Amino acid sequence: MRLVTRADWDGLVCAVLLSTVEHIDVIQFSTPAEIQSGTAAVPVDSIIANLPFHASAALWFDHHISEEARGAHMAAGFKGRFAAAPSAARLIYEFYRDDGRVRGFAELVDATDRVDSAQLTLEDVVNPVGYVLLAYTLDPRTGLDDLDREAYFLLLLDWLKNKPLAEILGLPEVKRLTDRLRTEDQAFRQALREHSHLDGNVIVTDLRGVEAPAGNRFLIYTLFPEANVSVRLTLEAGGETALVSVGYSIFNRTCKTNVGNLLAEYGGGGLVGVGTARFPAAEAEARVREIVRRLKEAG
Ligand SMILES: [Mn+2]
Repeated sequence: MRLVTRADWDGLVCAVLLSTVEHIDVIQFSTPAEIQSGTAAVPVDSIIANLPFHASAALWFDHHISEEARGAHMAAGFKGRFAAAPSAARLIYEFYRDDGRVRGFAELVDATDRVDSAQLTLEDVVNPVGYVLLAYTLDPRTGLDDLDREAYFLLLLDWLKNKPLAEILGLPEVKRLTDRLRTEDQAFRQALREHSHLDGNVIVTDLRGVEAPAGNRFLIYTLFPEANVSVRLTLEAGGETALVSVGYSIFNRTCKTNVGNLLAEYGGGGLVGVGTARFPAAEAEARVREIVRRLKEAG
């Protein structure tokens, strides 16, 4: 069977679990936008994980609540699981819990819950170790952009199933990335300070045209502990597209906006506490002002 998933950490752990209990011969990477617009070519009888529902799904697992408002009812009678959960991997783990083969991944799934729902400690941000550190190396938001992410995903898939964690962290391909994260951390901190300001309860970081070093995406919340939400603006596609990323502070959990729902109004989406939306670069300024205003109003 074919597994269609996202090339992120949760998608990776979904792939680890599903390829352990199902016969997966092909992994296809896709995005929510491709699934929802119908541009993703998904063969019938595929397994879809960590992505919105698609009519070709023989099995479907997702935990992104903004998809519910968008008509997950289309999925009536589907096989699999769609529910609010810290990760899609957790839903898969529970679905197959009677199958002893997934039980060896309990610790991996626990870490994935923490990473995917950002239930991290200050220590996980400033001095990450173990699965949390490994997850940062795959996360596109970390900024390790010289990485062939899909190839690295497939390497990690094999390693997580066949090697102990300590050995994986010592592999040259992984060490190169974790070393780089540690080295660039200071420069990243500096860049964030220079390009961020506080607007009420909102941290606004404008990295358009900035060559930002790699770094931990939660570091921003250690710099502005009084804020409860951040809005980050970057450019993609050679500057044509603006990417707006909104996320709750993981240390001050008082933000009242449902981020996934808010950004769904702007053609994006996400979870309660984190989401993204894309605009033509020329519209970015006005959209961000509006999003910040709404985050401030809600408090
Ligand atoms: Mn997920």
